[in-house]
Amino acid sequence: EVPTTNASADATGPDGRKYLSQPLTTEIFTADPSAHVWGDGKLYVYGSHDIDGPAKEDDLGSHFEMRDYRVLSMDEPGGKTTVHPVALDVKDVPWASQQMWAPDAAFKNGTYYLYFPAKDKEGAFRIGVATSKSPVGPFKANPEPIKGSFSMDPTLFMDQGGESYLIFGGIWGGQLQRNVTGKYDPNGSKTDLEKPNEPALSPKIAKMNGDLMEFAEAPRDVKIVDEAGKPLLGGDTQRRFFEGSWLHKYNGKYYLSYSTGDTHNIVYATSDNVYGPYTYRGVVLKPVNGWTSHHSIVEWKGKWWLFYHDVQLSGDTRLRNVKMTELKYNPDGSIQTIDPFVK
Ligand code: FUB
Repeated sequence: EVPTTNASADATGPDGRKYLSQPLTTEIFTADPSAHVWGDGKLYVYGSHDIDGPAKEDDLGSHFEMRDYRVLSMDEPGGKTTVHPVALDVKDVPWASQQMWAPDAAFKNGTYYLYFPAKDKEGAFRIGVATSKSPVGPFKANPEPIKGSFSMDPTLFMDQGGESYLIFGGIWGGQLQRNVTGKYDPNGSKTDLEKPNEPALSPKIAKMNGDLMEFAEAPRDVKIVDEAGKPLLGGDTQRRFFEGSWLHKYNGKYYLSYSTGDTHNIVYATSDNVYGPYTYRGVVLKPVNGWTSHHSIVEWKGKWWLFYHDVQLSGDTRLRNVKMTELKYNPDGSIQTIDPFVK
């Protein structure tokens, strides 16, 4: 665990720009925030617990060597953030070997569920489930990953009728491009399909069984199209899916938001159907300080909030810190673009 003590309320980012908001905690490094409000009205953040490690920075994210999860909680927006003890450690996950990346959580019938990606003993990302009677853990992992799961960045979306869906995947280090045949190919492309004029790789969606433990169906592609209904292409790096899916509903519409990775935006697309196709709508969050951008969107105490991360505390891509800021919609349902720096 790496304590951090150098946070400063008026710290400036690159080019002397002032940050829009401040880290939620300086006790540990945190990233990939999945924010949830359960029955007690508090806000819980399920994210990555970043640590320093020996791996060199590369395009596959080898430098993200996280080994456990810590849950954050807040009673009020702007209030104190509590950092809870270790919720799940890689050593307690029988099938996992390394890289506990971006998780998400769910709650059903008195049980909290943690969905997490990690590399198995062969180096392939799989998605695991762990459960607890407490929102902050400790969580107990199932002995095997979800059958048929692959890649990373899972998010569990529970619709109003109670049906639940796991949306997941990411390219480059997230390995979607190494899973196109239905079997993990360790020698596959390091980046994407390498076909810039063909439809980009999509996030995957699968309905979950009622016990939220296994897929109820084979994962399908979540198609993302432009205003003309044409699929976004692999070469459209400003808009195409890279990683970090989040799904929420607003005024009856489904909003899929995600990171464009190497172009560093968080963007969104909307649909009337949970499975899509989703139509690209615009940018939620402009590039932050740091290579990765990863977010979640949640309604809490009558306002909508964007949770995201940057590297304000460390200046190092592998040691991130989570933040929150208010998110606003226009009357037509479009999201007002957020700049992580103040003009
Ligand atoms: O934290 C490791 C990886 O970096 C996440 O899984 C991605 O979304 C990116 O934030």
